[in-house]
Amino acid sequence: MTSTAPTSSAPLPGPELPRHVRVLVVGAGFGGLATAIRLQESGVRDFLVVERGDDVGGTWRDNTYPGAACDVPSQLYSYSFAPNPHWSRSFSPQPEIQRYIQRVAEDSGTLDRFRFRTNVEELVWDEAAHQWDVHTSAGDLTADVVVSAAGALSDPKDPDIPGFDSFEGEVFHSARWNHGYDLTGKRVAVIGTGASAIQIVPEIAPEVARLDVYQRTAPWVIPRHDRDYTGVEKAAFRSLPAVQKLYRTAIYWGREMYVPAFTRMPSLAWPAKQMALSNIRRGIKDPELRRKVTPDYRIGCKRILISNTWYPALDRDNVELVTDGIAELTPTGIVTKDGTARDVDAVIVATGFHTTDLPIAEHIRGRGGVTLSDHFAEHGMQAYKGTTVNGFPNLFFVVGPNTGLGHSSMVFMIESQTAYVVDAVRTMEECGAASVEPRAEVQRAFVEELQERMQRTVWNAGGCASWYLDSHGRNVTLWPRATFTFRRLLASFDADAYDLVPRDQVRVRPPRAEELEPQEVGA
Ligand code: N01
Repeated sequence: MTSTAPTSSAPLPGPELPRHVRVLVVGAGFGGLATAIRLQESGVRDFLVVERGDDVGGTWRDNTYPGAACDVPSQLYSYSFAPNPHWSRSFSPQPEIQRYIQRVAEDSGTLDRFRFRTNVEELVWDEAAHQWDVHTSAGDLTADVVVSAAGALSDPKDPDIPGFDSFEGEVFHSARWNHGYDLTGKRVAVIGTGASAIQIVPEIAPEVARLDVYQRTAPWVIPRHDRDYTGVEKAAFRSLPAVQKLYRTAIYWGREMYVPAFTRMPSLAWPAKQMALSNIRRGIKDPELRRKVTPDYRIGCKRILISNTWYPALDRDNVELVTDGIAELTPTGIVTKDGTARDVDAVIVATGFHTTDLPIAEHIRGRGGVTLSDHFAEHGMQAYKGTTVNGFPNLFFVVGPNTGLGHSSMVFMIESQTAYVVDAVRTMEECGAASVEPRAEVQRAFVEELQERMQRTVWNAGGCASWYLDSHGRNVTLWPRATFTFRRLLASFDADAYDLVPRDQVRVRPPRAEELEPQEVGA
């Protein structure tokens, strides 16, 4: 097992948790921070953000592997309300993105309502009081509304390989990089050839003695048009915000033009396929290696990766691309299905994340005590507008089911969802609603229409397996339409799609003994 906890779970010293909050936000990545900022702006002061790690940043705090950088230009992969004129290059490296999130958090004036190293252990819907009982590693509280911004790429997934735990050398997941382990001169194996691996391999290949890269399925990789911003551009971003806005808008619409190629007309991706094939020819001389890295499924079916250095790294003398399939790990290395044993000092697991089972779902109990994971097991991972789930009142997801993107910025989706959540909280206040819950038939119709669209997409029909699909082949992760359509659908809270319970119909629960002050219990 490689570690799944991002940091120590011991609570940081700080103010105690309040007994009750109006809104509890889980997670302090891009989603949780945006929710906090938008709540504050809308006048909701009574909120708390709990985060199991010890800093903001979420996936950008955790993924510190060599070469970590974003595939979406930061002019777009940033908050619309917090432009950053200081980006150094078009595709920002991880440390720059993490510093950006930290700075936005500091400038927002919301950090006093964040509690770090506070792990949510259980969320239980109290049907009488119409609120959530929240159990955390730092204590218990209640909340009227819970916003889960726990992320889709937050829990690393170890590969299910026989003997995985028997390996006696160094082993760690790409999202839990062991910076204390020096790879220089070591024999190293990397398992996986996804977005993380293709950034790691070119960085570490020159340092290590030998590198075995275990590929199960070849990815499509197109060139990365990355460059430093010039002094003139940076000066313009600093002094003329409209210029930066123009860049952002141009990148947004440029990316949005790819949507039909993914969702309706895969033939439109022909130029991307030609770019990827010439990337292979440019990067690799050996015909056999070229054959091994050429995918046999439609481009776009899995996430399209971008790199200029991946193929040249595979072509190095000290790197071997192993495609025979892993049979087992032994105490000293990896044995492939053809019987070849390759001993190594370290194994780097770049096998992705739990994306189709949403790990926090196990810890959420809705109406009737049903866990969200059992609910998803029965109905598939699904939500109304990717945000709310029938049976789980007053629970909102930011980056929920079917809100992921293969082509553009998740921050755009996050901002769409936070606007919806904040409007829901405002509407509840205005209508005097104690709880809101999407009606089952409305959710069903939404999901059926979405899944119907999904059938035509390259993700479902492109002839590959991917982390977008659950074990039944349903795409439960991606949004199959334009992002501006998502923005429009979530522009305001559609109360008519929900069952609202008025506050005056709610029985007030008497306080429990442990919630009373000592004098109130006669001590
Ligand atoms: O994970 P992945 P990731 N034996 O799931 C292989 C975002 N991201 O961490 O394709 C052998 O994509 C698996 O093989 P296969 C981005 O959204 C963004 O790389 O399933 N191999 C695959 O090759 C991305 O999509 C950025 O056959 C096994 C790899 O492991 C998401 O994070 C950077 C295996 C997993 O690839 C996840 O990316 C990094 C096994 N048992 C990440 N199990 C940027 O923006 C799995 N694999 C740049």
